[in-house]
Amino acid sequence: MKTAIISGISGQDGAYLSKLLLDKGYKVIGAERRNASGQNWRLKKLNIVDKIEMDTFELVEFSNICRLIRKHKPDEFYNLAAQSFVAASFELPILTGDVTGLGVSRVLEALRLIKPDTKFYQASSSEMFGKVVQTPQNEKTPFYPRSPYAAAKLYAHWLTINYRESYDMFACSGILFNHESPLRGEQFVTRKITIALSKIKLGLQSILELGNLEAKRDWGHAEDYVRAMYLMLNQNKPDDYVIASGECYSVKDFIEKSAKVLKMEIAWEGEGLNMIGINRKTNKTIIKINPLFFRPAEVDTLIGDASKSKKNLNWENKIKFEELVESMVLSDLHDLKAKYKK
Ligand code: NDP
Ligand code: GDR
Repeated sequence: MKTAIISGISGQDGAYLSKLLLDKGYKVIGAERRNASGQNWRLKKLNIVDKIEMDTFELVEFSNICRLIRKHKPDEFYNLAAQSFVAASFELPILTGDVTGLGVSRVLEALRLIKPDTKFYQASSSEMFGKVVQTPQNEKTPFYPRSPYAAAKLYAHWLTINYRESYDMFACSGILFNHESPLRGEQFVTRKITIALSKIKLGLQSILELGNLEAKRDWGHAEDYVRAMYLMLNQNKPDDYVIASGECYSVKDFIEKSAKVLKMEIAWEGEGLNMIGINRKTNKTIIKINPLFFRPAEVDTLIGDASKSKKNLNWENKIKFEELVESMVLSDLHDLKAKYKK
């Protein structure tokens, strides 16, 4: 039985990856930072909370990471923990650098000193391409980070490569493009939209306020993407891979698709900060722009080329955009109806 430590176990990817590894017969150690709530709602939703051995883990505390590795002697370590919200990284640039960047040095160094044959996965990000210099982006595309988050991830990405080259460690970096699901955090734009539109449909909310509706992303489903993490650590050689759907949609497209699932239609009026979205059926304004949700520097368009992953990992993106949006909207609608007895 292989033992895998998953840091960031309480997050979206931590939940789906745990499920996948448990199904494959792994012993899963869930590395979570100490918090008062201890709720782990995602693990409960997937019905796996009792199958995971939880232990404490804090990316800014080297001694804690060493203790964890010494205790569990993992075969694989998936580092999914991070301050992962790009917008927050402008407010918390130093903390983001410490957690999302330097935190990865702490894990790699602890593994090198205590159990260097552990296979290591680093959760890198398409945000590292930022102000893109080439479209679509692949493993050879130069980087241009546009936020403290992206700069921290880039440091961690190069450090992962450096430990592989310097110490011959099995360290992989997965450059994953945006991936969503019904378990996505509520502050990310997709889930913010699917919750708000479902609430508007049920009469529980009147307005959804957003920032840049023209931003375009390559959106996939987290369930497909965690499979790629497992595949990377189960090859003969460590390497870095782009994981993406190869399709690109705007925030506005995401809103329109979500509305369609709810049998709503949106008419857009005005431009820029004055743009509004009107519910055609009720003639009420339901979407407004709020400058608060704009970022000091934006990533306009991302689209990935995952051909290396398809070829080497035999990885396939199975869940397409429409199915992704539908699954998120229907899940939120169902949960809200149950909560508010609608
Ligand atoms: P989430 O935001 O859902 O989860 C982040 C996890 O990191 C949470 O479990 C959080 O714990 C934990 N964490 C935060 N700070 C610390 C800390 N100081 N010490 C220990 N743990 C900490 O992220 P996702 O599941 O969406 O993403 C997983 C990883 O993949 C992240 O590193 C993210 O940056 C990266 N990524 C995500 C993409 C996506 O589209 N989802 C795309 C590319 C990369 P807590 O619950 O206590 O806050
Ligand atoms: P992103 O995801 O920054 O791509 O990072 P997010 O969903 O936060 O933003 C996507 C795009 O939508 C625009 N946007 C808004 N975003 C949020 N959160 N809230 C709004 O109200 C809003 N209005 C418009 C943003 O400006 C942006 O252009 C995610 C995270 O999971 C990272 O950890 C990961 O590395 C990348 O995806 C790939």
